[in-house]
Amino acid sequence: MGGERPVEIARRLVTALLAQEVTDAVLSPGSRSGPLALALHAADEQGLIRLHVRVDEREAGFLALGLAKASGRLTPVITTSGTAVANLHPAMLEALHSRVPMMALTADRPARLRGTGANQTTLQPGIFPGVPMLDRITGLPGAVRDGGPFHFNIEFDEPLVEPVSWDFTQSSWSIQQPVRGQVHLVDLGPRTIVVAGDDADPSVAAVAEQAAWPILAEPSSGLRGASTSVACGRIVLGSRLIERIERVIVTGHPTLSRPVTNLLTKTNLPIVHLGDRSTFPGVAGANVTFADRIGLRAGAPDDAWLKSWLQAGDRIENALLDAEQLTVARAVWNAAGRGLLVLGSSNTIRDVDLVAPVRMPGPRVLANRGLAGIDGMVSTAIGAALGHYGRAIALMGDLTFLHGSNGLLIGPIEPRPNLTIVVLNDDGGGIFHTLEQGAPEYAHAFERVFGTPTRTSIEALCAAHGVRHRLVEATALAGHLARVPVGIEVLEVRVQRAGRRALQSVVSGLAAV
Ligand SMILES: Cc1ncc(C[n+]2csc(CCOP(=O)(O)OP(=O)(O)O)c2C)c(N)n1
Ligand SMILES: [Mg+2]
Repeated sequence: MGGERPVEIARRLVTALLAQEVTDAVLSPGSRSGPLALALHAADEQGLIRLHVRVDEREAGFLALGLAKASGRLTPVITTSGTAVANLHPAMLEALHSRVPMMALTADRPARLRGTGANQTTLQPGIFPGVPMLDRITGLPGAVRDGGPFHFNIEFDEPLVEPVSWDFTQSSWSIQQPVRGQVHLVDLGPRTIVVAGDDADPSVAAVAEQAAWPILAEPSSGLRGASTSVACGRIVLGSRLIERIERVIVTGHPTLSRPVTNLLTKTNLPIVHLGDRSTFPGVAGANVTFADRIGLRAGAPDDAWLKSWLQAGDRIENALLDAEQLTVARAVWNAAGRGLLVLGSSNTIRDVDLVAPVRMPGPRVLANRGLAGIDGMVSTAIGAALGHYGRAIALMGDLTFLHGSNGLLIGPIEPRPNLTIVVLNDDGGGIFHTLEQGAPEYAHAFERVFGTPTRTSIEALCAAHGVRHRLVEATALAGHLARVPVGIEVLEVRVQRAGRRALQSVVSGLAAV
């Protein structure tokens, strides 16, 4: 690109993005990225791309992540040089660990200025370790085909902007063929369970049905509705059934429960992981086989094996029907219908895991399980809702909401989805009550270093951003959720953290019965 004028680089780049079926781009303002801003604005005016402008790059990154997750399309996020780039790091890490197709497109000063005191100049190439770098525009189709995120750092010399005319209407899309891997054939014989984590392979549902394999499907696996899916799967795993397992098939990225993680660290059990070492949830021993897809050899399915798992799960599901702490999760799941449900980390996704019905159609569930951060959830949810179009609900804890509340910093003419954000406000980190640090021995230090109450007014915060807010009782939530908002709406439900540890022990106890 040496010597090429910035506006011409921007023209080639936007043309190349359109050829990759890019439909949305996120932009944060700056001077160095000016040529890209004007080119994308023109493409937006010409109806070829939807541009989303965000002042805060950290939120811009998560917005792109949400858009890319929901649409499955490459989503670029464009920043100026300097600390602006570093603010993309959390979203890029999440994208790396959950293989989301997003592109950090970062404007840079010419390389000759690095190592000098030139304004807003730092070492941008390689700033996201582990994320592949693209070094030329023609490499774009290859990077998209590889999947996952990548970083394109472009040096722009002056003149940054010039009054050129942009016409992208001649750009054409090239349809990408999905890459299908090798099928790994297995015998039906051993008593097998399927562990389906985040973003699991949907084709496993049919294989499991044919083989009568129970599936322990996390909410964001996409396999909850499969005909062999076990209710409260992670709790059933705490029962004696675990001792009878002879083989495990793992698909997606399971992260929600320690019993599952412990199962996958066993070295005396054959495990087939549909993925590679980088997606296996732990250190893979010699007992782990890696495969792209799974298929069956001949054999007779063991219906009794499946039945014992399904019955155990149904019994636990029934026992939890009256659990008051789960009212919010239940209302949210029901209201989401066949729409989109975005779940924050911490208790909310685990609550949904306990109440979400199995073996019937449900919403499409998205969650940031690559690194399970509580950051960026508001923007992730907004991006996912923008990429999904239909009914969209997000559920998250108060700290998760507050951590990412700058996601509500949206200009008045930017596209907004119709999205209900339900905040389960227990004033602090409720999950820690259920972990080791919630034990009575640490009670004196708990509130300050784990509980971390904030007393922040979510209502005032929403008001500052001009976002509708309503404080609702848990029991009245279902009624409020029946109404689809125009734009973004926050429903805050206040609950107590106190009962969390007790609920946890009730739930674990159910497996033993
Ligand atoms: C970015 C980030 N920082 C810290 C954590 C550790 N962490 C996990 S859950 C949690 C508390 C979450 O609180 P809240 O969102 O209110 O949910 P609750 O546990 O109360 O349901 C924290 C701090 C994390 N996962 N991600
Ligand atoms: Mg909380």
